[in-house]
Amino acid sequence: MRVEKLIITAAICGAEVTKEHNPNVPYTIEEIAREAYAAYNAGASIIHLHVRYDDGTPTQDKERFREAIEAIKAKCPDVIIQPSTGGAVGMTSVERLQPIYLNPEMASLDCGTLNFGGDEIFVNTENMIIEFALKMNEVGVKPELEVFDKGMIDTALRLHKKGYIKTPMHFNFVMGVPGGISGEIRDFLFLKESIPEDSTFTATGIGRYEFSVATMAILTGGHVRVGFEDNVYISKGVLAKSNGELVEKVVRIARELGREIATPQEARKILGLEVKS
Ligand code: KMH
Ligand code: ZN
Repeated sequence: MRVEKLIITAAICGAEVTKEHNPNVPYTIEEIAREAYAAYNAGASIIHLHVRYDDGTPTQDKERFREAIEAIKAKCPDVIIQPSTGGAVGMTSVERLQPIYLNPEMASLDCGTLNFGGDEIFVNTENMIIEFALKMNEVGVKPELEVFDKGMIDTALRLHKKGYIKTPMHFNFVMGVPGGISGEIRDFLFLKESIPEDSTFTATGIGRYEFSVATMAILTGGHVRVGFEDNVYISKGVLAKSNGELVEKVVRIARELGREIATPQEARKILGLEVKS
């Protein structure tokens, strides 16, 4: 197996985590740009982006995304920006799809419905997934296939067979969401062994799984996502000062394990991203 350099994605903001969880969670455009810059400086080549209004309310508003993307690009011109099309629980498809019309290089594509804790349901019906995939194809945006459970890989593969999702496919194993697959080693291997050989994957561990899942991905040739969207602690009970601190920890683990870190340009090559103006 050829092991590529490690692509680190920073999910800096999310839609659910708040300043009550960690005061360093960014809401304003300036805070989002600050956190993206810290993550990029530490070694992140992709920013998985949600946006908020200044009071912390999540939004998929295209103009708010435009502002955030411009502010991030001003500080880190070559970073890959991957807007979310998941948004927040309860948003419509039309709302969620807005940022793909800003010509990003990638966007997330959630591959199934799941319980999201308590009474919350994150809805992604098959028809929605097809609609999102077709629209991303139309505008030339590479989907990162977000899978919260094994069945979502099967859905993605079925939709690929029907021609809706193109190869090479890039998956994100999101592990440890209440309602989804856990972040245990057995489950990680089950997901990894279920994707086609010519695809790539990133792994995301939620909460206490963040760094153990990252380590599994580093060891097995995958890529890693960390950030406040997924976890706000740098170690047990200690809040992270920034997304940069979370990325730095992944870089340290990767170096110890002999994995080099990809620059944004190298990440583009590994993922087969289209060059955009
Ligand atoms: N905020 C979650 C409901 C994505 O970005 O595509 C969905 C989410 C997934 O964060
Ligand atoms: Zn997200």
